Amino acid sequence: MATTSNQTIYVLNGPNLNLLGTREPETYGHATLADVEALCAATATQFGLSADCRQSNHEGELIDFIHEAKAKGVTGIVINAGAYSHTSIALHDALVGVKIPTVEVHISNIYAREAFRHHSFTAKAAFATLCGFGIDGYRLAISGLAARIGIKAKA
Ligand code: CA2
Repeated sequence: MATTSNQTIYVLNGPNLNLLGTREPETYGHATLADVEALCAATATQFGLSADCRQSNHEGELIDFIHEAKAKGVTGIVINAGAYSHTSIALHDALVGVKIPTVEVHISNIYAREAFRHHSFTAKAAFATLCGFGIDGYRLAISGLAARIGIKAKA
């Protein structure tokens, strides 16, 4: 199985994020998941990277994406595991197991919300976490990930 690194990053979105832009705009804004994925693709291109964007409402499928990232030798992961961030030791373990530089993103400021959102298992497996920047957090996460792995923006 190939494990050499390539120029792809995985952008993983978890449960209910397919509903972005359709409800709760006061919390998550008006942008859709398609908008998020377009933003990620455009940002990745600026660094000579390619963004492979996936969304799933299923914990096991998200774990499969993380394992696949390792098998394909991707260079980094940006993950918004949605509510699984707060509950999933399995996702934490998958991220720790693959040892791929990971940034966690939350669209909302999870620390300004209910107490049950204040803890993230997946954050412990990430080298950085961004929250509260709206969907711009994905752009910032890719930029930070690129810096972390030593990739500068292309002229
Ligand atoms: O702020 C974030 O990005 C969250 O990861 C979003 C999760 C939430 O459970 C986390 O605590 C914080 C929920 C995503 C739900 O997204 C929806 C979007 C529109 C309508 C309904 C849900």
